[in-house]
Amino acid sequence: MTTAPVSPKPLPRFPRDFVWGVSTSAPQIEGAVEEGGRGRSAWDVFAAVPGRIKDGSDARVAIDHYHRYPEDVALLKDLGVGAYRFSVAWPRVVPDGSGAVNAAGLDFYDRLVDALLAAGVDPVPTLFHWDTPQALEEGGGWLVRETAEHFAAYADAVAARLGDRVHRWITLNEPAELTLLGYGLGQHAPGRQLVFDALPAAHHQLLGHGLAVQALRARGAGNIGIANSHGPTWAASASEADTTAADLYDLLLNRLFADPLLLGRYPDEGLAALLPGPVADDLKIISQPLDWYGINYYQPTRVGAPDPDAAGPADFGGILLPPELPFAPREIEGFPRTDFGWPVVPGALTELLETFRERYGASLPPIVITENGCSYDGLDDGERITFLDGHLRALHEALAAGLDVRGYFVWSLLDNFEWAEGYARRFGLVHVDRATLARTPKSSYRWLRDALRDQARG
Ligand code: IFM
Repeated sequence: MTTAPVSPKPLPRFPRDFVWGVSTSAPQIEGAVEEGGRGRSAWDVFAAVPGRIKDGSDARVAIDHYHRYPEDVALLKDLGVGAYRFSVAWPRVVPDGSGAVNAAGLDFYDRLVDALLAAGVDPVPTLFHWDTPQALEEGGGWLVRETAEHFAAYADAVAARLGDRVHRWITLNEPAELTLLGYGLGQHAPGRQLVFDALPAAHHQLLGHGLAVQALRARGAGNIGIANSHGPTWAASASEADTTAADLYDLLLNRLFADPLLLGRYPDEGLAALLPGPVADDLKIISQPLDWYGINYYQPTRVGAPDPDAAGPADFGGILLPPELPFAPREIEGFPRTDFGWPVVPGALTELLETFRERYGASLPPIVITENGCSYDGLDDGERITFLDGHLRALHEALAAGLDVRGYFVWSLLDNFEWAEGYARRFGLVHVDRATLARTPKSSYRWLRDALRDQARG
């Protein structure tokens, strides 16, 4: 493994109160799926079907964070981050998704939160990172409205137990991906292939977010956000066919999830008419003010009109997009790529933030980058350092241009279960040995630790 050149210059100075963190999620790291009274999740069931996970693995053990969390918290402390974004597993807390709360499940997060606070790290739980309880999935999952209501009851249970020590909350992670990959294309749990009939899953997740915000506020929470994935969409050419395709893709990835939250309306009336109602009333719940808006940024997308002669699905960084869709991904040339094949374009992060300012103006709350990272192999991961260095400089440019960005979380602390890819894609600052599960900090971990010490020196 060669080490890519890294800028010798220290990072520019970020504001003193800027939040530095790293992110993980329960289904990708915890394991222990049959311990402590946890119920089954849609991902447990999906990953058990042969052929669903590319390397034939599953997340029953994952990286055993459930048992090794003290070691992982020690890594956070040594790294020097101020905050840790993790997710709470809904099936651990409410095994059937609705009904009885499992106190033993909450005990685990109780221990984790206490360990984080003792290490001087602010806990930032995400309430839902795709692990829908299987009992709810069998009743329709996010395609049905009741799931949103059950989600709010679960949010209340978590806030009742942790709200005395947790002061920053995230409702959902990336509802766009669950809608598209889980319900639209069937490449993630629950493996449904409904294409555009998956849209109710988007609406019900957004409704679940709004109801959960109400539940958290009723418990006194005052610092709530959501983590949505966004990226600039570039039309493959100026032709009408390509710009129409790119606009539709942008609408589905970006505006379908940001407009209802920030503007209280869907970006397209025809699309809103396809959603289960009462949509107008739901939008009032969905668009309650947020304390901040979380953006997960990885890459821009270049999109064109579908190719009528395409022989099969187009591979878009591991996702297979069928040729029947009204848009098709196109190669982005001239930029390095991660091991996942994703183009590395730090400037697109600045562009994305500028687009948010243009689109949402005064309706845009402060932004937090809730995920940004890359998949590369090896302990001497100079490419990851170059990636992070480049994106942090791009973020600093956005701050200098007056954008109100309050924090940045690296995805991810540890190598983990990368969904349908299994363990082949390594996003961690810390290497995890697949056989022994031993944790070894990579070069990027030491780089970030030094950078954070430098920032702290003011
Ligand atoms: O691993 C995922 C995470 O669960 C959600 N955001 C993107 C990451 C990398 O694919």
